[in-house]
Amino acid sequence: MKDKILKDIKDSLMRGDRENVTKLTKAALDAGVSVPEILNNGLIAGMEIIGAKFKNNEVFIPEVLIAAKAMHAGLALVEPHFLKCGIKPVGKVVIGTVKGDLHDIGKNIVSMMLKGSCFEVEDCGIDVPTEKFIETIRKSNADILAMSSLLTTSMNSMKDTIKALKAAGLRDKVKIMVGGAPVTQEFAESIEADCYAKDAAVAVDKAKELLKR
Ligand code: B1M
Repeated sequence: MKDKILKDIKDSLMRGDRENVTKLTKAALDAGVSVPEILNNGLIAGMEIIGAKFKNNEVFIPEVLIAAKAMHAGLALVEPHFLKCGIKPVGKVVIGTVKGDLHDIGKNIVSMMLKGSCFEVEDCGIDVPTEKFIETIRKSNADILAMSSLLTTSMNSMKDTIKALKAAGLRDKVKIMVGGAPVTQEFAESIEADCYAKDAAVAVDKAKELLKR
């Protein structure tokens, strides 16, 4: 039953069937399927297949967009299940997808899991210019700046933001975490970020570590 419902979520997401993704995600939650299972074996699994098909020119931008909308519908339903902290935040994170980049699914999952681990999260959204990150860091009392990039062409926006933070005298005020599919540990070191996280679960662990540094 559990495997069937997860497979149906995955298949519906691949078809971009938002209504079915919504119905099935609700059904899975009602049946007690765990949120990580719904995420990893249903929603993310479907999006990974779409990604592979997109790479092989088997599906195109419209299909990917429709699948992304179905993904957002599923994520909206699982998000409240992460938000059960109710205690004082352990730290504050400013998060965003860097300039030139519109991908937000991974960033939203990272944000959701950080909130679920009692971080306060201020989300700057997508295609975030350096100036907006700087202004937000200046106004907030953030401990961590978390930048996401899904494109090799937008990765350098992370470097630009770190340079601009230095120029604004703010670099020492925040720890910087970077992530997203094309980002690597080597890249993070080369741009002098404080850490790289390969996925949302690791991002939470690394954010906790950064607070101790
Ligand atoms: Co785009 N796209 N896309 N796309 N798209 C990719 C990323 C691509 C790899 C597809 C491919 O060719 N195989 C490719 C990038 C190639 C490259 O640069 N290396 C690509 C391209 C080329 C493009 C366009 C240029 C296509 C075009 O127009 N010709 C265009 C660019 C638009 C722009 O941004 N300026 C484009 C557009 C789009 C859509 C709008 C249609 C849509 C985005 C919708 C949306 O996000 N709202 C889209 C999608 C959905 C994808 C794929 C299929 C899926 C991405 C995704 O959501 N994955 C993607 C293929 C792929 O990744 N295999 C692809 C699921 C998500 C859960 O994973 O985002 O990796 P991910 O997040 C993970 C980790 O990376 C990590 O944790 C997350 C969860 O565990 N993580 C972090 C992410 N951010 C983090 C931050 C952290 C820590 C961890 O700390 C700060």
